[in-house]
Amino acid sequence: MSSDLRVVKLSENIGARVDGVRLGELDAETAAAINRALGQHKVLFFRGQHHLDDESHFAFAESLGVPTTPHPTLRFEGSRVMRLESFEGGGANQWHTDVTFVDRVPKASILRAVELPSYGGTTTWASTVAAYQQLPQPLRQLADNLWAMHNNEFDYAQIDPAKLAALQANPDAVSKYANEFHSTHFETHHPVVRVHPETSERSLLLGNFVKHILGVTGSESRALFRIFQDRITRLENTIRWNWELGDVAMWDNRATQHYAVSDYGKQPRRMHRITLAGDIPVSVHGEQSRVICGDATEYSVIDNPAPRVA
Ligand SMILES: O=C(O)CCC(=O)C(=O)O
Ligand SMILES: [Fe+2]
Repeated sequence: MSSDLRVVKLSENIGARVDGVRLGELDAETAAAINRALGQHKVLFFRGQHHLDDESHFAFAESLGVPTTPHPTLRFEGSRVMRLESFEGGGANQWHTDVTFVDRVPKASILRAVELPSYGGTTTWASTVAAYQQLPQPLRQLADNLWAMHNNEFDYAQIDPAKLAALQANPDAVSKYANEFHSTHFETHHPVVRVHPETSERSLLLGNFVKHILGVTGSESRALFRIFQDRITRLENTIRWNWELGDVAMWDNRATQHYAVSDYGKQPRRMHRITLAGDIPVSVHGEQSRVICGDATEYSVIDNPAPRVA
């Protein structure tokens, strides 16, 4: 193994910086060490990876798992990489776990900064494991028995009102994105608490693709969602990253949510993402998530869960 690999913990509940590695050319042992660090710290940051391009970014992803296609519905002109560009009125400035509207929720995403604004444009991650562990026992028991419906309907109501004026001036860009995002309808029922296939930790599976909690009224669903979602986003459960060129972030999408902070005005910001295939979530009672609508087989294989470590 690369003897230079050092994992520096950055906060109690989430996040570590990994020093001493050159991504894209890892031996199997170093890749396994990074995978273990991911399980432990939930999000890993690598600095100084200026040599990476889309190809070596992809090679790094392949050393950690099986890449998915870029997205279930968004197309990137045949590229194997998802290009995230800021556009007025949109963006990922909502708390979410990636792609939870399908059954095979990705294992991890690997994000690389390509062009950054002169200020702002940070990303924040939250540990959904820490959030679960901090719940008082009666709420843990309640969460263990709840299920939620996730789908990929584009929710105009979630657009930042401060951006509505720009949106009204240029509605085409957003409606084109919204139409492509929802070109196929995906809908899945997931347990609100899932058991991690590698660490066996329990985590809350929520975020902005949740449309309602099953079996309760709309107002009860909103109240329950808030109780659990607010736990996830407590500042103690988060880490915020101020990007520099050459940075790569990799998060365990089975144990986190994230939020891209939209505070850089009209400046360009471009990020490239490669996502790794994941398994189908399993509840604390051993039941798997259920597909209600949409076939995600072309998006992602179902990753073979590793043997449980605990
Ligand atoms: O742009 C970012 O910082 C993160 C965007 C996002 O949600 C993602 O890459 O999955
Ligand atoms: Fe995301």
